[in-house]
Amino acid sequence: MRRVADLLVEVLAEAGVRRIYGICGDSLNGITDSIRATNNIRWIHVRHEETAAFAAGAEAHLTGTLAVCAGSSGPGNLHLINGLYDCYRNRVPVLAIAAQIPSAEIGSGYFQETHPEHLFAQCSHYCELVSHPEQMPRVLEVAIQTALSKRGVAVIALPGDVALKEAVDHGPRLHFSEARPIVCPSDDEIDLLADVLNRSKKITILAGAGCAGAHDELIELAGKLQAPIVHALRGKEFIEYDNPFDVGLTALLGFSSGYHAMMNCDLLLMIGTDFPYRQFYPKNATVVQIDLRGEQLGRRTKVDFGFVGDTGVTLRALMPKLQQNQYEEHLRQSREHYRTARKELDELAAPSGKTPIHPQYVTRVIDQVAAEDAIFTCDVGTPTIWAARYLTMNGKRRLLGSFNHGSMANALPQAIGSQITYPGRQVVSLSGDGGLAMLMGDLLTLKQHELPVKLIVFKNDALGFVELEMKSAGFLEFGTDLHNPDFTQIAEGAGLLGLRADTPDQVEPAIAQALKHDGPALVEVIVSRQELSMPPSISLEEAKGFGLFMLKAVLSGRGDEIIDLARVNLLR
Ligand SMILES: Cc1cc2nc3c(=O)[nH]c(=O)nc-3n(C[C@H](O)[C@H](O)[C@H](O)COP(=O)(O)OP(=O)(O)OC[C@H]3O[C@@H](n4cnc5c(N)ncnc54)[C@H](O)[C@@H]3O)c2cc1C
Ligand SMILES: Cc1ncc(C[n+]2csc(CCOP(=O)(O)OP(=O)(O)O)c2C)c(N)n1
Repeated sequence: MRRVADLLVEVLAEAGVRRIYGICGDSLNGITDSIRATNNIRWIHVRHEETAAFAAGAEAHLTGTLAVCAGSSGPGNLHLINGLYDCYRNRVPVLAIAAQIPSAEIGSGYFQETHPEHLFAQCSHYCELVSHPEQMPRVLEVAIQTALSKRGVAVIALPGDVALKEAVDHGPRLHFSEARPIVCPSDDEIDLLADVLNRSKKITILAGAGCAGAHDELIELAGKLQAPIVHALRGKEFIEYDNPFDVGLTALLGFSSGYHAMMNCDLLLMIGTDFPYRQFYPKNATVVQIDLRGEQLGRRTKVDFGFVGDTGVTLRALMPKLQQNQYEEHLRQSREHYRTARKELDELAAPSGKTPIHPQYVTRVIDQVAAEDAIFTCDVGTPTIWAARYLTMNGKRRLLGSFNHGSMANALPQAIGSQITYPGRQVVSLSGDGGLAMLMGDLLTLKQHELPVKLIVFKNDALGFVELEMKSAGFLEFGTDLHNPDFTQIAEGAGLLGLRADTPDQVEPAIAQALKHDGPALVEVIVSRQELSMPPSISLEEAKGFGLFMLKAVLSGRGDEIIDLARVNLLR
């Protein structure tokens, strides 16, 4: 007999799905049994369903194609939710199979009963319960189409008994190839856009992840407009490299040059970005925004001219209508400013014989020794800061984080998904000690699936980023201490190579050895707890929001009134 679960697996295989991340159990057993019986789809057993969702998100981010995760009823699919939020907010196509309790029990408060349609409502574009075999494969295919076309999450809730019923339909109904619509503003709108740009002198471009695949067009545009390019963090991997117009990021992790290029322009041209921090947008500039999605226009700042279009398509239509901007001063100043800002940040990453080790230096070493096409993941917390500032992109390297959702513990699971998707590439996780501990069970996944992921753990014995937040808001630090184990021993116990760097001279050899190791490895680096990661510039108005501690540190640059900060920052 051909079961609904068999049909589900066949439809997924037809849609190009090669693996499903998850944890099996009761209501999911019919589906895992069908996976067992097929050669087309692998079951990737992880140790926490949140890992499954993050890993699927990483796969979808890297490939742009559908990735799938699964959880058993109740707690199993509840565990998926945080990872799915991340996928949803990153706009990557992920399907979640949320197994459900027996259909006859729904509504009785049965063992493990939840209502997935409610639970997943906020983190999905589509979530439907399959109660009859007749709904399959149509509901599944609608879910797949929705995840792909909305670029987000779709969920099907499937009761275990329905999965085991005889299928009514006998195969996939849809055989679509990947849709590639051309989205461009109308001719009139392109004329208007050209006119607005041709009339402006001091133009700054704020570019984001929506510029992926349009690097050449973006650089040509910046040349024509004599415009510095500030990138938003999710755009870093697509924009920063081979870019003579790059002036860095803005906002708290940013560079003063990025901040000033935005604040000092007459016209801000936002392209493919949803950069969220309102206080870092200019107040008086004309703002022009181009985005694939109309609903994104004006979401973050007031917009004077909004255009719906794909970046590459729109810029190609626009270029012939643009005149060469003759005003060079804004670009020249911004680049000069960038050189100085970059130099200052680079100095903080310079090797020093002193302990504790500066995390900037660790990241610089990772950057230097990692492969040309390495995939990096970075935990939310200070590893995001160091990755943003010290990892160099080149068009082949990739950078994943939980940048929009901002969840801790993302780096290990995203590394798992990356390594499974690209077994031959080097995958390096920049992990916080808090972040690693949160989903540490999935260290075991590295060994179980023989994934040669390299984890660099920034061990500062603290929830360091939160300490910075507390200080800057004038709170006393509380609840941020981490009484950590020796992570190298934990790694060894889990079957990984475990290495440790206590002093700066041990950093490079340990990381290099880990990268060469033919299997998973963890390097624990003892880093300083208090490192400045300051806003690029601070106005009086912003300063009001900062506590005295942070303010002094910011304004003096090295914070000499504060003993600990002084020790790590002055005595370099
Ligand atoms: C601890 C922490 C600190 C952070 N600090 C900073 C910081 O200081 N600075 C910073 O920049 N970020 C920072 N971030 C990240 C920040 O929260 C956002 O995730 C990031 O700025 C968004 O980048 P983006 O605009 O490139 O991407 P997204 O938010 O993903 O926006 C992409 C936009 O492009 C559009 N798009 C997609 N495809 C196309 C296409 N083909 N054509 C046109 N448009 C398209 C989408 O509709 C969307 O509007 C931080 C994150 C964390 C976790
Ligand atoms: C799931 C989750 N819980 C809490 C937070 C709040 N938070 C943001 S960063 C952070 C600290 C991260 O600590 P760690 O991983 O040790 O990195 P560090 O900042 O110390 O380098 C916390 C608690 C969060 N973003 N996500």
